[in-house]
Amino acid sequence: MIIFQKDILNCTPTPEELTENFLTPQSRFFVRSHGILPSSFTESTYRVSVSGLVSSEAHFTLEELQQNFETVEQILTIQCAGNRRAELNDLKTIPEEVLWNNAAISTARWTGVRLKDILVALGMDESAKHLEFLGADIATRENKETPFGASVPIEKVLAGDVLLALALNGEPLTLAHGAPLRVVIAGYYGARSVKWLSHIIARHDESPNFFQQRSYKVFEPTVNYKTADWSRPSAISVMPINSTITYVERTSSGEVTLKGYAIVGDDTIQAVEVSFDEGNSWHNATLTSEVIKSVWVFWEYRASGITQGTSVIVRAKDSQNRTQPATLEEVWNFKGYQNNAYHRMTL
Ligand SMILES: Nc1nc2c(c(=O)[nH]1)N[C@H]1C(S)=C(S)[C@@H](COP(=O)(O)O)O[C@H]1N2
Ligand SMILES: [Mo]
Repeated sequence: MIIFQKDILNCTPTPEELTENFLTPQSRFFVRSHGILPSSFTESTYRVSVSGLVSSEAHFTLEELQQNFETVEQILTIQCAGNRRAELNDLKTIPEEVLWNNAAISTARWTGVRLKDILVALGMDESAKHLEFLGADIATRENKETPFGASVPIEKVLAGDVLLALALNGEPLTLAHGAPLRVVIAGYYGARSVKWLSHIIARHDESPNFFQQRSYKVFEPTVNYKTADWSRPSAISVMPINSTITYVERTSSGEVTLKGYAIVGDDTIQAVEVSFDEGNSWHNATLTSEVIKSVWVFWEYRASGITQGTSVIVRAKDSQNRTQPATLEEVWNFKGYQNNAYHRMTL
């Protein structure tokens, strides 16, 4: 793994390794953390509490969750909102953030229970509009200690898109990935998929947690730390369409093989296109994996007669014909989130 930070563990596989497996092995699944990893939990005494605007509050052991609710399996991709931040930083410095490459994204088959089923069983107040999640880890922000937290709108939960996961690719979660229980949300950026889940709270409003209110918001390119009005932008949620190159091979005779992934949170990828002439002409890449909503798709393109030093650009399209912004300039923001500009590489 490439270690971006060690004391507070942040790491990715190499981009080449990332797209070797459609389902990322847990040992290669990127890790994003904001605090020191909590010490491991004793599974028999671990409990997650459900409180707030519910008819009856409850605490569940892992065994109770598995016994009382249907076990579901779902393939889902987790992408960090800071994925591809390094490219933005190359354009204009982004201080004090992890300068992720394009491998802060991974996909797994998750096993768990649906949060919807739990809330239906407990009975929810009609005035509940958001579900807040708190993790057991502590981060330090603006000189204060805060647990990592987030929230999602109730509609997302009722759609069955929020999973409480116990296993990844059939293995129990490792501590780095949130053992023994974490949230996984279909189609949203990773920041809402709270690890080491300790509390679920049904609320009228969004989570007041630092990571929901004072982080993970996208400002215009002209805004900076000093001028940011955090109450203005909405919290990052659905992943916009994105695609990148993870593998490049060029033989001395000019045969080129390109590979990568594409993803969109609320749709499916229809096409991935590459250009060798600054976007004047585009060529369809081959989609080499299953196409599943909210899950990455792999693509590959082979060409010949490509000279060294050629600049290659990739972009994706979804079923609504949406595509990516063309330039880094238009997506740059001082926190370096949500970079989904056309990905460019020089061969
Ligand atoms: N408790 C807790 N949950 C968390 C985080 C965290 O720091 N603490 N990081 C979030 C972010 S920003 C991302 S991108 C994903 C990453 O999940 P992974 O480390 O399993 O890849 O976890 C999310 N859940
Ligand atoms: Mo993230």
